[in-house]
Amino acid sequence: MRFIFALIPALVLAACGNPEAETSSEMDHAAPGDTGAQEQGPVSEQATAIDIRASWMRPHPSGRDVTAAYIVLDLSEGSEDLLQSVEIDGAERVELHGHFMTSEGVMQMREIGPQRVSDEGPLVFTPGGRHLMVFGLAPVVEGDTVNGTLNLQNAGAVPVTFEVRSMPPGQVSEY
Ligand SMILES: [Cu+2]
Repeated sequence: MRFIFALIPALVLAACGNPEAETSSEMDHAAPGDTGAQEQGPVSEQATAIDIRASWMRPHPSGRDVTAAYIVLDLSEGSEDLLQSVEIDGAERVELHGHFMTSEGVMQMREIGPQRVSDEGPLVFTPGGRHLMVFGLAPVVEGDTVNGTLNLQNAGAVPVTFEVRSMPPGQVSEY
């Protein structure tokens, strides 16, 4: 887990403003790492509480109704939970995405399953790794805020507010 924190700052700096360009910038940094490739779970049933450390969304690229959102979550109580899905008010759907290296050595993104969050470290959705793909949301611009819900196996429905911004809120290493 620890090595991804060395990897992520470079990816954050390379991030740019639209999901397609983001994919290509991530190809430039096609290093092996924790890209959220696996479906994770099951996790034990227990009481948990979720601490949201960062949640933000990119403005829509002009003419598109797809954008990417990011979040960092942690457990403030309990030892494990499972992020099963995310809803964003006004969006048709939200998919959890990860990145994969094809046999030709090309990075591609695709939908991933539920993601485990544990007391071993935060669950990170950030440029270059896992991300939330937001479909069918009316265009948002820098400075907007958008509400949503995280659906966790143990913690249940957790409200979240995404701040619309084109740059990440600080470096992931600060989280
Ligand atoms: Cu994606």
